[in-house]
Amino acid sequence: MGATFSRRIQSFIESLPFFQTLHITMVGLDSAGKTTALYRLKFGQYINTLPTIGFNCEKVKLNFAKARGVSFTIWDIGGQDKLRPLWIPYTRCTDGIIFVVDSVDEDRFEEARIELMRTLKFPQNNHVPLLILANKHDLPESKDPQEIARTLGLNDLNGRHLWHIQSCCSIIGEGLEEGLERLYEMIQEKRRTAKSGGNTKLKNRL
Ligand SMILES: Nc1nc2c(ncn2[C@@H]2O[C@H](COP(=O)(O)OP(=O)(O)O)[C@@H](O)[C@H]2O)c(=O)[nH]1
Ligand SMILES: [Mg+2]
Repeated sequence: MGATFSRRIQSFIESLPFFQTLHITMVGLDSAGKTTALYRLKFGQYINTLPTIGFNCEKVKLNFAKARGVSFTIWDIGGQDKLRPLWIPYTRCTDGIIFVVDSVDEDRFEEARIELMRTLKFPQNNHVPLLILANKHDLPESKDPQEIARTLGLNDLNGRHLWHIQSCCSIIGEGLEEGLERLYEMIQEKRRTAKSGGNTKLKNRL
């Protein structure tokens, strides 16, 4: 009785945003804006980047709406084709995946789709919530997020992954915290669904 009670208290405390650290892997093609997004979230300002050889990792604490107080450890993995085999070990057992797309680079949407689907197919990524950041939305030629969602085949993921597409500009940070908040909500929802034994019935309500 006492042990059950203290387990409940512990699980209640762990469910409070302030005590949560979520492990997030951020992937996407090279030059999509991953490192710019990571540094913007971490330092609150634009930082000029060099192509990532390997990975960057930062802990980011959100002070935003429902995710206020939640910490995210974000792994930003290099996107050049020779580095993409690293995505699989880094996405293993992660709480959520962020996939960054350059909303202007229409010629590479198909390449982005193939890499995204390859990553999600890995059995350990089953049901992992997915945030797509449709980046570079400040540029006039950027495509609409719904069009990007269609091109990436996100509707085919319904029932297997909770996903959300968020348009953003990593240079000024617009949309980044909103995106992370939605990812946090999806992770919470996935945990609730898993607890109730309905892991295969994830419903994309977002
Ligand atoms: N216009 C615009 N440029 C961006 C944005 N985000 C990143 N960039 C630029 O895109 C280039 C690649 O960014 P980087 O973060 O290194 O991409 P990564 O390879 O995905 O890490 C850099 O020149 C950035 O300044 C954005 O939201 N808008
Ligand atoms: Mg980078």
